[in-house]
Amino acid sequence: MTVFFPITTPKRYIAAVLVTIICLHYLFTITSDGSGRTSPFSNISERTGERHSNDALSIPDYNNLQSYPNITGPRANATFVLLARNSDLVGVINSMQSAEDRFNRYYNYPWVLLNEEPFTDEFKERVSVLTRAPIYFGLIPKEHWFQPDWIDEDRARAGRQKMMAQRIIYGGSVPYRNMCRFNSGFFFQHELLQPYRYYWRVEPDVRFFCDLDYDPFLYMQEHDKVYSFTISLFEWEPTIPTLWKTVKDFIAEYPQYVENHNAMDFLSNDGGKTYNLCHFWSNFEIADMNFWRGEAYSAFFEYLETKGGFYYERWGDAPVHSIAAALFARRDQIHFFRDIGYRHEPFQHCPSGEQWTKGRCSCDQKDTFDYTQNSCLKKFEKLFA
Ligand SMILES: Nc1nc2c(ncn2[C@@H]2O[C@H](COP(=O)(O)OP(=O)(O)O)[C@@H](O)[C@H]2O)c(=O)[nH]1
Ligand SMILES: *[C@@H]1O[C@H](CO)[C@@H](O)[C@H](O)[C@H]1NC(C)=O
Ligand SMILES: *[C@@H]1O[C@H](CO)[C@@H](O)[C@H](O)[C@H]1NC(C)=O
Ligand SMILES: *[C@@H]1O[C@H](CO)[C@@H](O)[C@H](O)[C@H]1NC(C)=O
Ligand SMILES: [Mg+2]
Repeated sequence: MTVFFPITTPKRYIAAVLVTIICLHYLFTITSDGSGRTSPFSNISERTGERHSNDALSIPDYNNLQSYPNITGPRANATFVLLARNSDLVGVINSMQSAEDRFNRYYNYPWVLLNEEPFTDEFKERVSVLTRAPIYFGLIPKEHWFQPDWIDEDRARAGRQKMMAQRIIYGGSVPYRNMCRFNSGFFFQHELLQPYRYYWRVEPDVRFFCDLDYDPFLYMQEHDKVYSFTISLFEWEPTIPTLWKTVKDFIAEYPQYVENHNAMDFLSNDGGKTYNLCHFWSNFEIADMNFWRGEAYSAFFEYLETKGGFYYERWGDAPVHSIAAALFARRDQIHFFRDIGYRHEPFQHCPSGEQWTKGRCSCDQKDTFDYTQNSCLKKFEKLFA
């Protein structure tokens, strides 16, 4: 990206130098993927200083951090994570803008964006401008994404055709299955996520309705939480016909991984015999990657993987994560973020009362999934009754 133009006057010369510096800086910014643009644990004043003094992207000057209390207080070992395609650009911008406006512009947790194809320069430019925090763009290793060779493709195809005939959403899609398997067993193994413990998962075209005046990552840490949600609901049974049987086989073989004070009653109305299809909607997650990296979940995912259900059926990362969190963690380690207003089409959670006012929420309090017919929130709350 060298800039050539005839230099005839000093004015032009200065302009040329400036343009070159800006381009070089910009090139550095978008190519320093994962190489540690700033340490995630450098303190805020260092960080804003760094980003501010040589910022060629003319990012608006939110230089008012002092007016936000606790901003220089303790930070969590945490990052946002967003899986997306290049074609998701506009949706990614919508989601990031919302997360930044309502929370992260004050906290500056890093962003890690992942894709099985390289992000385009345009994509990186358009999303980098949205945050003052470090942002990293990562490529997913092939073996973490694509359907493995040992999957019997004839059987997988038959499974897809059956689901298409049943008109199940994404029933015929192989990429969707790649995505579900990646989110179930691989994202937390990505090189760019190794430096972190907690993550906040964001998807394209989601919305955060309320200001958050505390750090949810620190909340997780301080309260020993491993998994959290805003919306819970019933799964589409035909996507997971043999999942529960597989879970029961796993439990029988590895009873040591099942936590005593688990949340089985969230998953089952008959003590584990059958699955009631309740799960946490995993397009929103704030959770502890060390739980996924741990012995119980690693063994669980490996067991599921060998059954091939991510491809022969269409096992989603939502039921897989939910079942694991409910069985291998204590029930009190799962948290409902009642004060985080959130929408992912076609459902939303809107806080109410004091939380709605305090959060300056932009959602309608009456439009909330919480206690509707297809919600599992009541079931979750009954665990603690
Ligand atoms: N890189 C990449 N990301 C994908 C692909 N399919 C889905 N995603 C991402 O995976 C997440 C879930 O996909 P989405 O289309 O939102 O599924 P839905 O929320 O279940 O309707 C989103 O973050 C998508 O951007 C894919 O083929 N490649
Ligand atoms: C934050 O960084 C500034 C500038 O480098 C330094 O003076 C200060 O001591 C740091 N504060 C903490 C809490 O590390
Ligand atoms: C953050 O967490 C990861 C994963 O547990 C760990 O490897 C890393 O050392 C931690 N970083 C800090 C600064 O504590
Ligand atoms: C900020 O810190 C004070 C104590 O220093 C605490 O009472 C308050 O809850 C904190 N606020 C947030 C938003 O974390
Ligand atoms: Mg989505």
